[in-house]
Amino acid sequence: MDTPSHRGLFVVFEGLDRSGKSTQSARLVRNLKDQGHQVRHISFPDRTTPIGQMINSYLKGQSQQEDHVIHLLFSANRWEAAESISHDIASGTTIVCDRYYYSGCVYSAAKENPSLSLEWARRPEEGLPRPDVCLFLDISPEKAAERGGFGHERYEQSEMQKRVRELFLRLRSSPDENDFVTVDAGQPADVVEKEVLQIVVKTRESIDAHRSSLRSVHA
Ligand code: Z5A
Ligand code: MG
Repeated sequence: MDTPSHRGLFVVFEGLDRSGKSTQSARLVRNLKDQGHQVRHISFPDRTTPIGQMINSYLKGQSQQEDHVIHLLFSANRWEAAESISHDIASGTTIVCDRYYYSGCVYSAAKENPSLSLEWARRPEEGLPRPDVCLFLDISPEKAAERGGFGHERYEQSEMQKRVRELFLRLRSSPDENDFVTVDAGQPADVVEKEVLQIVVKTRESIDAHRSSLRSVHA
């Protein structure tokens, strides 16, 4: 009998502000740990590094950055974690990641700077570790705004959120981003949690099945 793959999964949560990414990524970490998996929970921006501190200051409105510059800082903040993500996955740890390069692309492109298109924004992200699945927590900007804590940081304005959602939908339809799975994030948190776990279990099964079929071809 084939043994399952021992590499970890790379699971990313994406979505509008207040779509529930932090809530659901924490619940997924707990559920996977309860099942006996080794799991690391990360989030971007990682505000703990020197680059992350520059991003934090920008998001809080305490400093200004030119649009391309802040875009590249967000990207650099992912690149500084890239090697440790790849290493952990290869050694069997599942990474659950709260926002990744998809946020990087859509928030920058939503500024409508004529020289910062979605395509331009995607380029510095090329070559980063590729997620096995990107769970897109889909919610309307109106419903998200009803949730707690909205309105404190730079991008938390309704026009911006509408453009961000349109761009997420555009990115999702791109053949290059075929790892997107959409979850209705307007449902109660417990329902979203169950759907998320089912999707992650299915992703693990399809990776193991693919590995088994490759093995039988080469056996
Ligand atoms: N940004 C960027 O521009 N470029 C990049 O490359 C990256 C990010 C990576 C900060 O991100 C900003 O950085 C962000 C994008 C930009 N823009 N803004 N503004 P962040 O991830 O640090 O943002 P945050 O402060 O953590 O907020 P958030 O991530 O937007 O929220 P969330 O994690 O999606 O939601 P939550 O904290 O889990 O839940 C929000 C509230 O809703 C809370 O009170 C929950 O109890 C409640 N909640 C959650 N789920 C539900 C359900 N199902 N029903 C009802 N209520 C719920
Ligand atoms: Mg969050």
